[in-house]
Amino acid sequence: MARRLRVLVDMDGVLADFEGGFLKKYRARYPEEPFVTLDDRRGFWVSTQYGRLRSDLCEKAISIWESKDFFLDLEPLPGGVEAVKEMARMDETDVFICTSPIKHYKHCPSEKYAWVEKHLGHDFLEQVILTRDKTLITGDILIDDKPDIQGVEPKPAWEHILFTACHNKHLSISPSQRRLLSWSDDWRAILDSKRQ
Ligand code: DGP
Repeated sequence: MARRLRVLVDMDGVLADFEGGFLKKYRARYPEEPFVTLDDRRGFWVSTQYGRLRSDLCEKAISIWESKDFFLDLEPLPGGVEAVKEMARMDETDVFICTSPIKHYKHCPSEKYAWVEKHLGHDFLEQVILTRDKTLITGDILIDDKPDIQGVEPKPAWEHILFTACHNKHLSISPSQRRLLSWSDDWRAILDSKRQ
């Protein structure tokens, strides 16, 4: 019998529009301060790029995602919720949302659950994995916009599919690494390529 396929899907930058939500709230809260357009974003860490713009902007950036309702208010990225729902309905397929909460835990972890309940439904809460170390989680693929996913396990079970985001679109990746350009890209073919 064929083994079930296990798909891990990241949340921020893959299902939820972290970058767009950040920029909107940053500009509303700090209208006089310089900002980085989404087109000019480089590197995974938003605070690092803002800190390079001007050192005090690093803390201002952090203040945005540490605020109440930041994670809950994130808009879904186009097609992501629909794709995950479709995956969950596929035969022989298990899908989990695998996301790293920020260490300022007052709002983020509970709002991540609330976001999943709001957009994917109460039953989907069963599929949520919050971890700061994704290398410990087993799966066939991990769809994630972070270019370097590291942790204590040097050989994670999953193949990392790099989800294209404003901060990683200019990166050249090794020929063996695969990208998913958006949820309009052929994610079904990527899943099928891992089925036995
Ligand atoms: P994940 O996408 O699951 O790897 O989680 C990473 C989280 O970190 C996500 O909520 C986005 C957030 N993030 C983006 N830039 C920064 C940053 O500069 N500092 C911190 N602490 N978190 C950031």
